[in-house]
Amino acid sequence: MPGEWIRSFRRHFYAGIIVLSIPLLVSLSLTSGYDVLRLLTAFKSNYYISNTTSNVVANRNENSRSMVSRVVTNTAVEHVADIGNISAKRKVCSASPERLVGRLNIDLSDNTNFTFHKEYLDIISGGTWKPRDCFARQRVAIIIPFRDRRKHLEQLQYYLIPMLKRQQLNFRFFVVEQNGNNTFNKGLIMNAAFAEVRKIEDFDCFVFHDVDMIPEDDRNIYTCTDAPKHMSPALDKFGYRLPYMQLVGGVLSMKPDVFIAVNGYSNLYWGWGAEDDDMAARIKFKNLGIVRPPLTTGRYRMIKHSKREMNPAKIRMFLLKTVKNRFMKDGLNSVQYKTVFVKLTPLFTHIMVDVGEPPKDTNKITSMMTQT
Ligand code: UD2
Ligand code: MN
Repeated sequence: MPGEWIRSFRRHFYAGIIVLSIPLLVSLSLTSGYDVLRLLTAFKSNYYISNTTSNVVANRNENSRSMVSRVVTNTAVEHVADIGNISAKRKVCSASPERLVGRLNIDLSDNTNFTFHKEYLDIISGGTWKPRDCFARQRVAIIIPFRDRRKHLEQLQYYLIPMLKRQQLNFRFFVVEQNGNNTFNKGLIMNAAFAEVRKIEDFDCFVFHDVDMIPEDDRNIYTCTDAPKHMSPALDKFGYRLPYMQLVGGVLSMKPDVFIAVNGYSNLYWGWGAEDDDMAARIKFKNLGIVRPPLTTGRYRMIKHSKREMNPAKIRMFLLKTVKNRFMKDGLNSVQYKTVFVKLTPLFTHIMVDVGEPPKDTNKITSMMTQT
């Protein structure tokens, strides 16, 4: 009887639907449940989301991944609360970590694929990492001034990320790019970087790192000392000798309060040259002294690159002669820039800044200087 046949078909059909939808429902509830948890975790563990221009900035405290599971068991509160106890439970990482290998075998030829390294797998989006089995000695922000040097960046992170992990540091990479094609101003970029990074997270140490400086020895520990530390005294380009005592170019680390004390870098060096010598003068005028690793471990290979548009010598010399009267008015406290975006990428936090353009006539700088 056709009626009966349709009824039994309907029965089987509906039974089938029900059976099939159960796993679907289960997985749906699980995922939406997880998202709710993540949001909860976000707010519970100072994990804040704020909008800058059109991009989302996430600030992540340590171990957020494990935080998620802990929230479920309420250990998050304990975890947040026991930050104090952590040092008791987890020892502070050693000042000379056992995994260091010393001299590195640097190969910058195209035989190496610099776009991936197995040590990248547990790097958290935004370029953050921290040791799990001990408490990092310092939270270090690696600040890279950047424009049109993508390959150099890949080569640098290929050697530096595994090295910082062996040094058991809590680090985060910030690539700070100058927007547009105007003359490059490294000093201004460094000041903008410092100001922007401080809005995102607290760090014990800032390492201002040229993108083309590849460290050759992992015993050169990327931490800050009380005085500014010039981490790159021995460069292949200069025969692994320090060309002059005031050199602080290449890789320079500073505690945040020291960077503020010298009022950061000058904003007035448009084009290549001397913003680093100006910094050395600021350090001198603040009686801070410069610390350096030994030439045996403070070794770097600089990737060959073309020379940049020079800042006119007249200007450079004039600015260097006037540092003393100018540096507390020209620097971090007077930097002007616009943040175009802040983006989390797998291996670094990308900050694009618009620094405007250099003053049209260079006489403006000299005339400005004569007034101060
Ligand atoms: C020397 C200094 C450098 C800086 C410069 C003078 C050393 C080892 N380095 O570097 O710290 O003081 O003189 O300005 O003493 N950059 C870009 N894209 C550009 C231009 C510059 O990304 O188009 C960034 C990049 O991180 C680079 C850094 O700025 O490493 C310094 O510029 P450079 O490498 O062209 O200058 P260099 O090697 O003479
Ligand atoms: Mn260079």
